[in-house]
Amino acid sequence: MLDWLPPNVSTYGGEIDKFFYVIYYITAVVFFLVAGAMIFFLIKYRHQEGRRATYTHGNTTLEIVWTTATFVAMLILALVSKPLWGRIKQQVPMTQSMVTIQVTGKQFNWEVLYPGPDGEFDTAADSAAGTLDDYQVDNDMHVPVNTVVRVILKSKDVIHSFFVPQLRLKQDSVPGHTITAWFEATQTGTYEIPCAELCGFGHSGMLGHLYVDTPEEYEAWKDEKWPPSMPADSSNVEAQ
Ligand SMILES: [Cu+2]
Repeated sequence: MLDWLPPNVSTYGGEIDKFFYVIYYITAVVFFLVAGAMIFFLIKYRHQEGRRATYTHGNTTLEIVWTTATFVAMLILALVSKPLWGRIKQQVPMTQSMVTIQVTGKQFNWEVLYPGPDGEFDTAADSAAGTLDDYQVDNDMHVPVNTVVRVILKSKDVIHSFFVPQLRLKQDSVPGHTITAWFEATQTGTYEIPCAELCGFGHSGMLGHLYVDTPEEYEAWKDEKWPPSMPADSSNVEAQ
Protein backbone atom coordinates (compact mmCIF):
# COMPACT_ATOMS: atom_id res chain seq x y z
CA MET A 1 0.00 0.00 0.00
CA LEU A 2 1.17 3.49 -0.80
CA ASP A 3 2.08 5.63 2.14
CA TRP A 4 1.76 9.24 1.10
CA LEU A 5 -1.37 10.29 2.96
CA PRO A 6 -0.83 12.46 6.04
CA PRO A 7 -0.88 10.41 9.26
CA ASN A 8 -4.40 9.58 10.39
CA VAL A 9 -5.37 10.72 13.90
CA SER A 10 -9.12 10.24 13.63
CA THR A 11 -11.26 7.35 14.87
CA TYR A 12 -12.98 7.00 11.49
CA GLY A 13 -9.94 7.93 9.36
CA GLY A 14 -8.75 4.35 8.86
CA GLU A 15 -12.00 3.32 7.16
CA ILE A 16 -11.93 6.39 4.93
CA ASP A 17 -8.35 5.55 3.93
CA LYS A 18 -9.44 2.02 3.01
CA PHE A 19 -12.07 3.39 0.63
CA PHE A 20 -9.63 5.94 -0.69
CA TYR A 21 -7.20 3.18 -1.65
CA VAL A 22 -9.91 0.99 -3.21
CA ILE A 23 -10.99 3.90 -5.44
CA TYR A 24 -7.36 4.83 -6.05
CA TYR A 25 -6.45 1.35 -7.29
CA ILE A 26 -9.58 1.09 -9.47
CA THR A 27 -8.73 4.42 -11.13
CA ALA A 28 -5.07 3.39 -11.45
CA VAL A 29 -6.03 0.18 -13.32
CA VAL A 30 -8.40 2.11 -15.62
CA PHE A 31 -5.73 4.76 -16.21
CA PHE A 32 -3.13 2.20 -17.32
CA LEU A 33 -5.68 0.36 -19.51
CA VAL A 34 -6.72 3.59 -21.28
CA ALA A 35 -3.18 4.97 -21.58
CA GLY A 36 -1.88 1.55 -22.71
CA ALA A 37 -4.60 1.21 -25.38
CA MET A 38 -3.89 4.75 -26.59
CA ILE A 39 -0.16 4.11 -26.94
CA PHE A 40 -0.83 0.74 -28.62
CA PHE A 41 -3.13 2.30 -31.25
CA LEU A 42 -0.81 5.27 -31.77
CA ILE A 43 1.95 2.87 -32.74
CA LYS A 44 -0.20 0.35 -34.61
CA TYR A 45 -1.88 2.97 -36.79
CA ARG A 46 1.07 5.33 -37.26
CA HIS A 47 1.64 6.81 -40.69
CA GLN A 48 2.83 4.29 -43.27
CA GLU A 49 3.44 4.90 -46.96
CA GLY A 50 0.62 3.58 -49.12
CA ARG A 51 -1.80 2.81 -46.28
CA ARG A 52 -5.22 4.47 -46.55
CA ALA A 53 -7.25 5.63 -43.59
CA THR A 54 -10.46 3.71 -42.82
CA TYR A 55 -13.47 5.05 -40.99
CA THR A 56 -15.39 3.41 -38.16
CA HIS A 57 -18.81 4.37 -36.84
CA GLY A 58 -18.41 2.91 -33.39
CA ASN A 59 -19.12 -0.41 -31.76
CA THR A 60 -22.44 -0.68 -29.92
CA THR A 61 -21.46 -3.79 -27.92
CA LEU A 62 -18.28 -2.14 -26.69
CA GLU A 63 -20.15 1.02 -25.68
CA ILE A 64 -22.76 -0.95 -23.74
CA VAL A 65 -20.02 -2.93 -21.97
CA TRP A 66 -17.97 0.03 -20.77
CA THR A 67 -21.01 2.10 -19.79
CA THR A 68 -22.47 -0.80 -17.79
CA ALA A 69 -19.12 -1.63 -16.15
CA THR A 70 -18.69 2.01 -15.03
CA PHE A 71 -22.27 2.16 -13.75
CA VAL A 72 -21.91 -1.07 -11.77
CA ALA A 73 -18.56 0.01 -10.28
CA MET A 74 -20.05 3.37 -9.16
CA LEU A 75 -23.17 1.70 -7.76
CA ILE A 76 -21.14 -0.82 -5.74
CA LEU A 77 -18.86 1.92 -4.34
CA ALA A 78 -21.88 4.04 -3.38
CA LEU A 79 -23.68 1.16 -1.65
CA VAL A 80 -20.60 -0.12 0.16
CA SER A 81 -19.57 3.34 1.43
CA LYS A 82 -23.05 4.42 2.50
CA PRO A 83 -22.97 3.09 6.10
CA LEU A 84 -19.62 4.80 6.82
CA TRP A 85 -20.74 8.03 5.15
CA GLY A 86 -23.95 8.00 7.23
CA ARG A 87 -22.00 7.45 10.44
CA ILE A 88 -19.67 10.36 9.74
CA LYS A 89 -22.07 12.85 8.20
CA GLN A 90 -25.41 12.12 9.81
CA GLN A 91 -24.93 10.55 13.23
CA VAL A 92 -23.03 12.52 15.83
CA PRO A 93 -22.21 10.11 18.69
CA MET A 94 -23.71 11.39 21.93
CA THR A 95 -21.39 11.02 24.90
CA GLN A 96 -21.25 12.58 28.34
CA SER A 97 -17.83 14.11 27.78
CA MET A 98 -18.65 15.52 24.33
CA VAL A 99 -17.18 18.95 23.54
CA THR A 100 -19.14 21.37 21.36
CA ILE A 101 -17.42 24.19 19.49
CA GLN A 102 -18.91 26.63 17.01
CA VAL A 103 -16.68 27.48 14.05
CA THR A 104 -17.67 30.32 11.75
CA GLY A 105 -15.89 30.87 8.47
CA LYS A 106 -15.36 34.51 7.50
CA GLN A 107 -13.08 36.19 4.99
CA PHE A 108 -10.37 35.16 5.93
CA ASN A 109 -10.32 33.53 9.33
CA TRP A 110 -11.93 30.77 11.34
CA GLU A 111 -13.86 32.30 14.22
CA VAL A 112 -13.83 29.71 17.00
CA LEU A 113 -16.44 30.04 19.75
CA TYR A 114 -16.46 27.99 22.96
CA PRO A 115 -19.62 27.89 25.08
CA GLY A 116 -17.78 28.70 28.30
CA PRO A 117 -18.10 26.95 31.67
CA ASP A 118 -21.90 26.51 31.48
CA GLY A 119 -21.68 24.57 28.21
CA GLU A 120 -24.29 26.78 26.51
CA PHE A 121 -23.74 29.32 23.74
CA ASP A 122 -25.00 32.92 24.08
CA THR A 123 -25.78 32.65 27.77
CA ALA A 124 -24.91 35.36 30.27
CA ALA A 125 -22.39 34.58 32.98
CA ASP A 126 -23.52 37.71 34.74
CA SER A 127 -26.91 38.83 33.54
CA ALA A 128 -26.71 42.13 35.44
CA ALA A 129 -23.56 43.18 33.64
CA GLY A 130 -24.75 41.54 30.42
CA THR A 131 -21.48 39.74 29.86
CA LEU A 132 -21.33 36.43 28.04
CA ASP A 133 -19.29 33.56 29.35
CA ASP A 134 -18.53 32.33 25.82
CA TYR A 135 -14.90 32.49 24.75
CA GLN A 136 -14.12 33.51 21.19
CA VAL A 137 -10.82 33.50 19.35
CA ASP A 138 -9.71 33.48 15.74
CA ASN A 139 -7.96 30.43 14.26
CA ASP A 140 -7.10 28.60 17.50
CA MET A 141 -9.04 25.48 18.27
CA HIS A 142 -8.24 23.48 21.39
CA VAL A 143 -9.81 20.06 21.95
CA PRO A 144 -9.07 17.18 24.33
CA VAL A 145 -7.72 13.92 22.88
CA ASN A 146 -9.96 10.80 22.72
CA THR A 147 -13.11 12.90 23.06
CA VAL A 148 -15.99 13.36 20.64
CA VAL A 149 -15.91 16.95 19.36
CA ARG A 150 -19.01 18.39 17.75
CA VAL A 151 -18.23 21.26 15.36
CA ILE A 152 -21.13 23.56 14.55
CA LEU A 153 -20.14 25.11 11.24
CA LYS A 154 -21.42 28.47 10.06
CA SER A 155 -20.32 31.15 7.63
CA LYS A 156 -20.58 34.93 7.77
CA ASP A 157 -20.07 35.64 4.09
CA VAL A 158 -19.26 33.06 1.42
CA ILE A 159 -18.73 29.30 1.28
CA HIS A 160 -15.65 28.10 3.14
CA SER A 161 -14.52 24.56 3.82
CA PHE A 162 -13.27 23.33 7.19
CA PHE A 163 -10.46 20.89 6.44
CA VAL A 164 -8.21 18.93 8.78
CA PRO A 165 -6.36 16.40 6.59
CA GLN A 166 -5.10 14.32 9.55
CA LEU A 167 -8.69 13.90 10.78
CA ARG A 168 -9.94 12.96 7.29
CA LEU A 169 -12.56 15.65 7.85
CA LYS A 170 -13.60 18.19 5.25
CA GLN A 171 -16.93 19.99 5.47
CA ASP A 172 -18.20 23.13 3.72
CA SER A 173 -19.51 25.97 5.84
CA VAL A 174 -22.38 27.63 4.01
CA PRO A 175 -23.91 31.05 4.68
CA GLY A 176 -27.45 30.72 6.07
CA HIS A 177 -26.89 27.12 7.12
CA THR A 178 -25.78 25.46 10.34
CA ILE A 179 -23.94 22.23 9.61
CA THR A 180 -22.78 19.86 12.33
CA ALA A 181 -19.58 17.89 11.81
CA TRP A 182 -17.80 15.73 14.36
CA PHE A 183 -14.51 14.00 15.00
CA GLU A 184 -12.59 12.21 17.71
CA ALA A 185 -8.84 12.76 17.65
CA THR A 186 -6.70 9.84 18.79
CA GLN A 187 -3.32 11.60 19.07
CA THR A 188 -2.21 14.83 20.66
CA GLY A 189 -0.48 17.38 18.46
CA THR A 190 -0.96 20.49 16.37
CA TYR A 191 -2.71 20.21 13.03
CA GLU A 192 -3.47 22.81 10.37
CA ILE A 193 -7.03 23.87 9.48
CA PRO A 194 -6.77 25.28 5.96
CA CYS A 195 -9.83 26.60 4.15
CA ALA A 196 -10.49 24.18 1.29
CA GLU A 197 -12.92 26.29 -0.72
CA LEU A 198 -11.76 29.26 -2.80
CA CYS A 199 -13.38 32.12 -0.88
CA GLY A 200 -11.71 35.31 -2.12
CA PHE A 201 -8.34 37.03 -2.44
CA GLY A 202 -7.17 36.02 1.06
CA HIS A 203 -8.17 32.37 0.72
CA SER A 204 -4.63 31.00 0.53
CA GLY A 205 -3.78 32.66 3.86
CA MET A 206 -6.89 31.40 5.65
CA LEU A 207 -5.38 28.98 8.13
CA GLY A 208 -6.30 27.93 11.64
CA HIS A 209 -4.65 25.48 14.00
CA LEU A 210 -6.16 22.56 15.84
CA TYR A 211 -4.46 21.75 19.14
CA VAL A 212 -5.27 18.27 20.36
CA ASP A 213 -4.37 18.40 24.05
CA THR A 214 -4.12 15.86 26.83
CA PRO A 215 -7.06 16.25 29.26
CA GLU A 216 -4.73 18.04 31.71
CA GLU A 217 -3.43 20.46 29.05
CA TYR A 218 -6.99 21.13 27.90
CA GLU A 219 -8.19 21.95 31.43
CA ALA A 220 -5.16 24.19 32.01
CA TRP A 221 -5.83 26.04 28.78
CA LYS A 222 -9.51 26.49 29.72
CA ASP A 223 -8.55 27.83 33.15
CA GLU A 224 -6.20 30.30 31.55
CA LYS A 225 -8.39 31.54 28.68
CA TRP A 226 -12.04 31.02 29.46
CA PRO A 227 -13.94 33.64 31.47
CA PRO A 228 -14.40 32.50 35.09
CA SER A 229 -17.67 30.75 35.81
CA MET A 230 -20.12 32.63 38.00
CA PRO A 231 -22.16 31.00 40.75
CA ALA A 232 -25.77 30.63 39.59
CA ASP A 233 -27.16 33.31 41.92
CA SER A 234 -24.31 35.84 41.78
CA SER A 235 -26.09 38.02 39.19
CA ASN A 236 -29.05 38.51 41.55
CA VAL A 237 -26.80 39.48 44.42
CA GLU A 238 -24.91 42.04 42.35
CA ALA A 239 -28.08 43.48 40.87
CA GLN A 240 -29.43 44.48 44.30
CU1 LIG B 1 -11.15 29.82 1.49
